[in-house]
Amino acid sequence: MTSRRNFIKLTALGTSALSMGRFPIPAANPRPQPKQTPALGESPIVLSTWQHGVNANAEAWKILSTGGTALDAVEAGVKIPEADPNVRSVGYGGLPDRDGHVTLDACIMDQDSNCGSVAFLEHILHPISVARMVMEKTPHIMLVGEGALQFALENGFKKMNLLTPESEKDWKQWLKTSPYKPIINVENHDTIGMIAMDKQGHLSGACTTSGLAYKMRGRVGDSPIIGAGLFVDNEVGAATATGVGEEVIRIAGSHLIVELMRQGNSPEDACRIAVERIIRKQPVKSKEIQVGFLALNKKGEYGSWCVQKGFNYAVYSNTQQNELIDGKHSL
Ligand code: SD4
Repeated sequence: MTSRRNFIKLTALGTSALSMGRFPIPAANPRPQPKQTPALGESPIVLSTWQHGVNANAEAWKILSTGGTALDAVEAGVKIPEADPNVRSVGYGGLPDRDGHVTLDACIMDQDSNCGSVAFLEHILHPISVARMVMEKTPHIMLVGEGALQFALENGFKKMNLLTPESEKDWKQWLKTSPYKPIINVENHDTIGMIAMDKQGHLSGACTTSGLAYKMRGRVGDSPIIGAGLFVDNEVGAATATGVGEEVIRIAGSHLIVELMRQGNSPEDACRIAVERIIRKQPVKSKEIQVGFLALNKKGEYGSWCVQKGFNYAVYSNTQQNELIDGKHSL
């Protein structure tokens, strides 16, 4: 919602292939043909976290409804809030760290378990596209900080100032008292996590954020961590997370949810069990934090669960045209 301010495998490569810059970047993630026949349910379908998921879903739906891939859809979808200065928790306009730097985390994962990630990246409008390029053009999965920026610039991304006057003003106001206490559902929990299934029944996901507002410099949350902020297994389902990343990383949240679905749990039950695990591990802290999970299985069934009231998500399919749904909660 707008009032809310507003997550090597070196196949046959020799060590010389690792010397990026001196050697051409090898095609590190050759695209294998899908190994399994996709199970078609409600597809295509796209889900994403929070109110800003509505605009993001609308963009993704343009691709999904015309037969495009889930991978293209999730990238295009999350680029909308990345570029929106009114979304104060993702990309351009995101609230900075406590030293005034906007630092971005993002990851993407496709139906063949290819994945790419950037963390602690500054000055780049679309970290999700850099993450995709890491996935497609390097033998690695994750690039961070200076190296991620260097890689982005070398690949045609332009450097820009992501700190808007509005975010700068809020940061300066915050500096006057410097209360480092996350506020539930406000300011700190509006990562966009998007998961989708395309007409072919293949799953992909993307997650992108400016992270917790006024975080310590260098802090990285769950959003760029494969298995924490996002996980996709095309045999089973996909999951993504939003909220206090430390709590999501602690239980490897998105991977846990996909494994719970593999064991036969519905998407909603899988999300609920993950939330209950967070609460069990950190019962006192859980009263003060928010974490929300979103999951989709191969049948096109989806579900969500969060710690506290207040999390919502958007769903776009042939039968649900961008509905905003409140996540069920434990506390
Ligand atoms: C993080 N999960 O960096 C993110 C924060 C966020 O919605 O805004 N989540 O921990």
